[in-house]
Amino acid sequence: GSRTPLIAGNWKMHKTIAEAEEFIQALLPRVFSADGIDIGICPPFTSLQAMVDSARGSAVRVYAQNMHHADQGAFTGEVSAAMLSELEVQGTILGHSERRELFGETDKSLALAVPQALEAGLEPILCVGETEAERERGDTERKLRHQIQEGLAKVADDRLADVVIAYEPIWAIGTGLTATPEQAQEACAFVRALVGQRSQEAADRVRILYGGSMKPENAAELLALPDVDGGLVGGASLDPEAFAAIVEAAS
Ligand code: G2H
Repeated sequence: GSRTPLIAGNWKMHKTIAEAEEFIQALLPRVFSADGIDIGICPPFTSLQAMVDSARGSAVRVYAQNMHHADQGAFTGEVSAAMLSELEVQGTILGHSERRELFGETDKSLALAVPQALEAGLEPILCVGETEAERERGDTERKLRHQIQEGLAKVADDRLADVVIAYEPIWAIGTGLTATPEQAQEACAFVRALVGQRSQEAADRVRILYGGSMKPENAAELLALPDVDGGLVGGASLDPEAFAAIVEAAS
């Protein structure tokens, strides 16, 4: 298709700076010839600077895992868009289900964070997805509609395609369970249609990633789906060989 695939590794709370350096030195030669694909790593804040420096001149871009929506202020433990863009990172994950579930992030605060990131020149990766209970009672589309409409509410139509959306069924995260290709395609197509209600041009251009136990063994099948433009990879992104294999599957 016309959309450049993005494979982004979400390290979550893993890797010290020394471990991150070891990873990037092992990864870079393995993805040296990757062409027509965007590669991202999302280390903890503490390794961002080191990874930006080590990845400079390579195909690997660095993303943060989270960002606060305010310019600055009394928000202990948070970082702002300006602080991230000063580090020359490419963007940031926003609204990962772990942030929503464990740290109380809401669609309302994400509605502010997404445009805040864009205005600072950062590429947001907005995460959405349903719980197992929501899927079982037939509420998947209702949940996705709410998260997409709210999360993108304050983004201008002509900036919608600058947002990356990651569809991550919560029941597939870190569980070893993967959505079937049919489930992943159906949900990602639905997300694209939701963007299309705002702008058809944006819907054609916006990148939608699948996330949730993506690994070398299932990546090719998921990445071949028409509405899946890449992956947000957790566990399998911690190992340079596994991550490079997923990049390979997307190329
Ligand atoms: C979902 C995913 C990465 P994993 O959280 O964002 O993690 O691939 O370990 O399921």
